[in-house]
Amino acid sequence: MKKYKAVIFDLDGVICHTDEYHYLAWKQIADGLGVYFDRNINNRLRGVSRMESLEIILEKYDGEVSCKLKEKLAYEKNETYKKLLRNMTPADVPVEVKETLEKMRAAGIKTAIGSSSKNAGLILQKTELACFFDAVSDGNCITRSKPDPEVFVRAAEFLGESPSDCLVVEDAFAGVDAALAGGFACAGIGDAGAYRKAGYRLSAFSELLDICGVE
Ligand code: B16
Ligand code: MG
Repeated sequence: MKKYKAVIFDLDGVICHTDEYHYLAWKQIADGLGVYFDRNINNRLRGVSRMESLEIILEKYDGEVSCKLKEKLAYEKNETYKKLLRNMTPADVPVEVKETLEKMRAAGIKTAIGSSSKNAGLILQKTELACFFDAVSDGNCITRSKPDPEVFVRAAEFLGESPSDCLVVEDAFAGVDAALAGGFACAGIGDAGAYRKAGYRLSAFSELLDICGVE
């Protein structure tokens, strides 16, 4: 019997890498406000919702920002981000990722996306990856973002599986914490590949095949 019936993948930082686009879009907002922002601060935005990301950026802002202005800034960031996403193509997904997904699915393991992003649908469309997943749980399905487990719990529900039968794959510390809080096993990759709480720490995406017992 397979160790896991399903694998739930975070999107940004696991399946594809839109972090640079997030960085460029937030940098434009930060520069407009005269707030210091760099790639280290950008790393703290991994897996965090859009509004929570803005709050992190505003930690360095000296003054009050009204709710209305926050909404406007988040909107403007997203418009810039969506323009940058137009550059994405299927070539932005590593061959190793596609091959691993194909082998897992051929072995009967269900696959889903569990992403904080409200743009997950657009990214899956641009990269032509939608057909690789049985379900998509994203920022549009949830009221609480990672480290709350809601996005993964919804993904498991969509798949008809219980959390204990699912493995979550995450690049963000907040995402690993979310998976564990929901009763999921978790594999960390990228930044989270060094996170001690991750049950499996990956140095390559294809290591998932061994973990899941796929030939
Ligand atoms: P959006 P993930 C997350 O995606 C990103 O890591 C995070 O940086 C971003 O703020 C969040 O999505 C929300 O994205 O503004 O597109 O709704 O890693 O959970 O796939
Ligand atoms: Mg991520």
